[in-house]
Amino acid sequence: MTRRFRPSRPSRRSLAVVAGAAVTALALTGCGGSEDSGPSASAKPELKVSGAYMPAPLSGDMATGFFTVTNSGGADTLTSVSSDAAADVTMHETKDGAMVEEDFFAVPADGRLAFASGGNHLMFEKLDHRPKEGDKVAVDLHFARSGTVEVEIPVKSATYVPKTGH
Ligand SMILES: [Cu+2]
Repeated sequence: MTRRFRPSRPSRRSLAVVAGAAVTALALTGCGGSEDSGPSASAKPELKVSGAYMPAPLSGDMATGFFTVTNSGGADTLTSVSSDAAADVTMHETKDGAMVEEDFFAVPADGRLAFASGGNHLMFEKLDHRPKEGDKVAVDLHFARSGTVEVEIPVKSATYVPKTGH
């Protein structure tokens, strides 16, 4: 068994293990101790919904809704929206002035997803009753990774324009 006495050199296998451990340590540092040990793109999403409002519909059983999702973590996806107040809630994008229904909207890592007048919007159809200024409409935003986020959307005047800036 002379082989046993060869000068000891790390095998390819043990080198690979060492390299893997180094990558994991770097990723953990980058994620600030998140339970996900992958690269930052797979870090846990940290979502916050702000600026939600619904302009009071003047007639009919339809309304639109707006809000902004701010994400300080990894990427997520808004997959659907539902509400007890309406039989149908769909997500629309505005392309060249025309509305297009979308099945999902990406929420980028460390980024935001905006639903704003003239752009992306929620479309409520077959509303239970016509929401009036001062009402609140409870809505569930369903995200692929964060699960369901409940939002109370305040109903504003029909001509309400949110303040911009910081
Ligand atoms: Cu629409």
